[in-house]
Amino acid sequence: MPTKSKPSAVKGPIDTPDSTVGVETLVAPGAELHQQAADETTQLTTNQGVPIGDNQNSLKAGARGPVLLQDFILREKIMHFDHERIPERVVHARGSAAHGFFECLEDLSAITAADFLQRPGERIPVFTRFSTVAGNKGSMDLARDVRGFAVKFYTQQGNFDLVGNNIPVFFIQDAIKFPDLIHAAKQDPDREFPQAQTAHDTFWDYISLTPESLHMVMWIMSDRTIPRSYRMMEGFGVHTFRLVNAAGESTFVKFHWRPKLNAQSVIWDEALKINGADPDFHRRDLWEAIDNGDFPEWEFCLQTFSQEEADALPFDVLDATKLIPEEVIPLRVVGRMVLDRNPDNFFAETEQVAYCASHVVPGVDFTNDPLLQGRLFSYQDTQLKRLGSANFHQIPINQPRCPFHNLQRDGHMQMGLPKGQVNYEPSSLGEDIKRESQTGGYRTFPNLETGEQLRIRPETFADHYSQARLFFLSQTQPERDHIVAALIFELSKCNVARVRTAMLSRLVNIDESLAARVAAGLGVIDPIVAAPAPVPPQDLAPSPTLSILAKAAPGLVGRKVGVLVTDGVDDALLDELKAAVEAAGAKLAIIAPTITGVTTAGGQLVSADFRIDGGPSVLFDAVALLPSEAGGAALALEATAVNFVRDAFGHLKVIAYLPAAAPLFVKGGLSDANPDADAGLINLPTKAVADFIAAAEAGRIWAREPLVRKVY
Ligand code: HDE
Repeated sequence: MPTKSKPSAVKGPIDTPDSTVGVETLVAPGAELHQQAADETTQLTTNQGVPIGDNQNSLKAGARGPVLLQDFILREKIMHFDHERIPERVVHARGSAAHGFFECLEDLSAITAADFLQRPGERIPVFTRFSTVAGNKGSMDLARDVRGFAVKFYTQQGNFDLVGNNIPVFFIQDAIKFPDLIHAAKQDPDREFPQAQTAHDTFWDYISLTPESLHMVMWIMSDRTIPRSYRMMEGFGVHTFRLVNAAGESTFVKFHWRPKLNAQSVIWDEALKINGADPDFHRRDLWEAIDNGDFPEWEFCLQTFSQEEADALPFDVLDATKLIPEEVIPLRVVGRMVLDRNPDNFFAETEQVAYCASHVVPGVDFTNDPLLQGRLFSYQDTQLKRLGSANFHQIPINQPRCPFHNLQRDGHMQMGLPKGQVNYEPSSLGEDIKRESQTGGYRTFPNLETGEQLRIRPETFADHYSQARLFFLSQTQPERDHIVAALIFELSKCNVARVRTAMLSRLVNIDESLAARVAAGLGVIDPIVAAPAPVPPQDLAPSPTLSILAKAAPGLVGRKVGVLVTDGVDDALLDELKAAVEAAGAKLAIIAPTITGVTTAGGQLVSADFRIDGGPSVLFDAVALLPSEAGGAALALEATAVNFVRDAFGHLKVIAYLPAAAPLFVKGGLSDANPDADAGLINLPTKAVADFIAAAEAGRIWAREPLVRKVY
């Protein structure tokens, strides 16, 4: 029952936040801040600038009386709150972004007039947003999904938005298919689940009927869709664009981003568990890295080619389901991007940033890729809906950083103050109004276009299997195993048998062994009939650059090591480990039985970063187990500590351990784990901390995988 309060005669203007007159209240620490008198610069005001004397109590007729409609302060505050959300993005709803700079490394005036690619050493600001595609705004970061990689370049000739993905190809060849693809991938319309997953009937039903998507399917079933970090993802403009120089000559281009930390991924079982342990894993990682001054960096690379080179390729460069292997046209590094500042306000910046595929600058132009052409309409239309006004370009994050002025006027939320009588052109009035630029204005490349008006797809788009096969066969063994396992996982979530068998008959055309392995994992024993393939797949030369592992360079930079400790931990060993991890460019996190920390053997109090249940090993790239004798025995009674070790082993991580950790291995069913046969088990008295670092730098222990998971 609520306590009845006495009416008060006098009520001070600034009160403790939760005070109820006449009732004894607990005053929270920090409440004294509310007692300080505010001056004109610090006082709260309404949106009209009226000072607010009481932000905790609404206006009532008597202390226990009804709230009065005339309380304009209450109404304004609640009305604003009611409107605090804008429609989330239909796709790419969940994302994180950061500010940074782009630095030109080469004078590219020979191939493009783009102002930001003329002067080596010159920097311009960028705002980059990474995202998942299918999940809603509150979904988890480690969904198996393509990642968006959208960069807004604030150039001196206007904003260039390179709205790309972390995969260089796409599901479909024509924009008219996009709503169906996304409907099939997102939650079912009747039940609104499953969230952020492609592992369901509708998605695979659509895919089984859309063979052009099979190349992309190989990518999304690969580890590319479970990145270790946004900082460790490649980025791609996907479509073929044009660069156009001052003389009006065109060169075709594909845009690539290459991360300094290399592309890296997690393991599927790990991804599932990270989603529970830290649904914000990627967000937090990006935020913390930038906050710590570990600024992520990417090389900006081009693949440039002529019309003749395009014509000589065994596919059509206007088909977004195809890529050009780097072995065929190498990447040219022409710039770099560094993200060095977190947003000040998520909503104002990350939520309101409006990328548009149609935002290009002089020197960059489109091609006839029919997927790109549809995007040129979609993004502006989306921004109008989401941000609610044709003036969305006036929101600070979207404003060009160069002067912009034209004769567009009015509209919802006009923020500027356009002056003068003349808002039209041509005009003889208004001497200072802006005029067209005869020399520097945007010029579209005058491509010759002829043809009948038809709803048709070119025959050059008809080979759906060759590059899917190229991708699969260019992967290392563990990566192929993961594609097989991912397909088994996803198709096992499909309840409709037709969907599973239809997919198998598509997979045969990619690679017979792939189809057979997936069939074995699904328990299908009937022979698989290949789906008709209008163009039989060709065997293309394998491209090792399509593999993450073939390109991986050893190192721990930007990674995290978790050390599990108890009271009595050896001071010298812990210090040595911390120093070695940091020297390798990684961070050490301490996991302990309580969050307060542990007392070392030497009597020092070491505070913890995580309590065991909040810091499972899935959050770290490598782990060390340094309990005391008594601590090791006690930890073996904690399921979370046992899982810490079992998961680290199952996720193929390098594990350094003291003999005192033996009970954890025993309890985790790992008593036969053999340091002589497993390069990732570092028995510390026999081996040194340096051995642990070297092993962790080399990455996961792939040889262990067949011991912990059935490989079909
Ligand atoms: Fe998008 N896409 N897309 N897309 N896309 C959107 O725009 C669309 C496609 C991509 O961080 C939407 O502002 C169509 C390919 C990214 O804010 C929407 C088609 C690629 C982002 C839209 C595609 C992308 C979006 C939703 C098929 C890689 C997030 C919210 C023709 C090259 C940008 C928004 C951010 C967002 C439409 C296909 C990348 C609905 C119609 C291919 C990175 O306008």
